[in-house]
Amino acid sequence: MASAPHTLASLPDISKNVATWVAEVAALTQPERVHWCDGSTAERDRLREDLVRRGELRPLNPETFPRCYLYRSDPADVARVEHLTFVCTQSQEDAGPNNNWLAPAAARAQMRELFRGCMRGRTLYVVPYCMGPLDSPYARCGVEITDSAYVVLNMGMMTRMGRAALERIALDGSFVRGLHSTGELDPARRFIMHYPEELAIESFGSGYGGNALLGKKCHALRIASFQARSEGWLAEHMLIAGLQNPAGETHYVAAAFPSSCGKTNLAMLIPPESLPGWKVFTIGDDIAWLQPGDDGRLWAINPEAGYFGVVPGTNRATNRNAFDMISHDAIFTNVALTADNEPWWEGRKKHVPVTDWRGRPYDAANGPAAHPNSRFTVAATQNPSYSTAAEDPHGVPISALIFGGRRRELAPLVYEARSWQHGVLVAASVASETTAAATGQVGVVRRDPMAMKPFTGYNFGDYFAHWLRMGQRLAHAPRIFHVNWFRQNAAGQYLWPGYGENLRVLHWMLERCAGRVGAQDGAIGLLPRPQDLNVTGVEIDPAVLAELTSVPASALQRELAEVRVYLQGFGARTPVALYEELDQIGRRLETQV
Ligand code: GTP
Ligand code: SPV
Ligand code: MN
Repeated sequence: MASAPHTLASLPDISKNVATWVAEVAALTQPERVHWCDGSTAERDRLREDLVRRGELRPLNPETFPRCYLYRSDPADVARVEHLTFVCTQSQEDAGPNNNWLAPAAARAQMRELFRGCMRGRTLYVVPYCMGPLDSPYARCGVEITDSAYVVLNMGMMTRMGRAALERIALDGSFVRGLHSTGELDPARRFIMHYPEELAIESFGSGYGGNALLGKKCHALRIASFQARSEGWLAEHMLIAGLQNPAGETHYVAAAFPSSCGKTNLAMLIPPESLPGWKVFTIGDDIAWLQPGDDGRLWAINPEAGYFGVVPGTNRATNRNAFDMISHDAIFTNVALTADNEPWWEGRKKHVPVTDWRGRPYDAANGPAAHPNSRFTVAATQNPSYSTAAEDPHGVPISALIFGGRRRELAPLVYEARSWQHGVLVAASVASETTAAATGQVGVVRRDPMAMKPFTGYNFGDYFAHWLRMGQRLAHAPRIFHVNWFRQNAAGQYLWPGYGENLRVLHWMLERCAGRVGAQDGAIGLLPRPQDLNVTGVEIDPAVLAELTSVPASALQRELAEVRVYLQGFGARTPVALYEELDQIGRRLETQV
């Protein structure tokens, strides 16, 4: 996918484009001053000091958590707001039933009134950023205008931000325009608008994560997925990890799980001692941009440069690397504090909380000490398992694509799709219990195709068709698997130990890719037989393992019926191939029972 040749001569023009837009926005929002971010450490230090002076950022214990800070967001602004997030395409059909929709002109008019004068007395920051390695043909740039210094600090860790990005924008000749203001943080005046046809985003009224760090979900998923469809690639909610087996061979996998369902943990997996010789390398923990290569394989880059990860549950036992990674140079958002001014969260073994995430004296009656969606921000290079392959401009070749969700019942530990087409149905059928990563009820099972329900910037019917087409273009398509680490028994205990032990499941997948291990042909797909999984060194009852690797036929029948109704919701845009796959599973189920 060669890009057009560029010359530096075009640099002043495009910089003028950015400057013209900044001037227009400044005229509307009326900031006291305008600051163009260069991405330097001096700039970062100054922003931090300003925020500390204003009491918005609190330095944590310098001995145990050097250069770490606590940020408390507004208590009513702690997660993504899906009901206030819109995809504004000219035609409502193009946004699809999977998105909230407004006509672009109506959305623009509504946002204009919110933005009018909203930066009076504040600084307007111009944040040029690049998603992906600066020298990658697959990287894409944007400029976020924001009035939040916290957003600037986060974008500085999460993206390649500053002067170099502006230079890349000059070469590219285009950029995504993201306008953000925290406004008054009034939930009634909060909207996150996307205009994929104009490569633009407008976000007002939230300072939190995916609502405000516009490079992440807004650009790298919603806008990028829209672009990827017309340009022939994929923008996905996926981690990317390298797995090196004891023979020294490395294979890369990409895995899509819904928010707060284990991507960061899998991307940073620590092999258990009973699986000696394995190594896991992290390329990315949340987003993958996937391109078909000239060799017929699928190649992936991580567009991000840092992690905005879930804090609760992180400890030395579940993931030592994750704990070490966040014990220096990190921003913590909405965690609790100990008496020693250390950050504290549910799942942290040491110490006790004295102050909760809202800054109140800790009282168990008020709920968890840290907010369930409390987050850390760190640069990816702090990760002990970080791989420099994440800097490779062409990315890494993907051997397996993995989909999964958080399901108490039904979904087995792992199964393999029979073909790419079957795999697309498997991915389109993903369902998962909702989590604290978005506002609303937690623990409700909902359909979340490809873990992209909140993030696809166009009609899911068209998206499924795009996935099918991508498979046809790949002579060596990755195999497709489905996993579930979250199956529970009647007492609500997890049946599978998870975390590092998940490598056993990944091992089976890689052996499948190499044609070295068997499977049983079940109606749902190809399941490991008990002898196919390496469980030496892990305590698991054979009956539990048998349960984990099987699917009750009646439950599967109900699930298939639900999936059919769900797919019908996208009308004529749903590819018929998906119904053919459903029919085939139905027939297999009948002959099997
Ligand atoms: P986002 O950043 O929201 O996209 O989340 P994520 O998909 O990266 O999820 P993450 O790895 O942060 O995990 C979310 C929660 O699930 C944490 O509380 C983890 O401790 C927990 N978790 C992760 N992996 C496993 C697992 O294998 N088993 C169990 N039982 N819990 C897990
Ligand atoms: C998610 O919710 O999937 C996240 C956190 O990764 S946020 O950046 O808020 O989208
Ligand atoms: Mn995510």
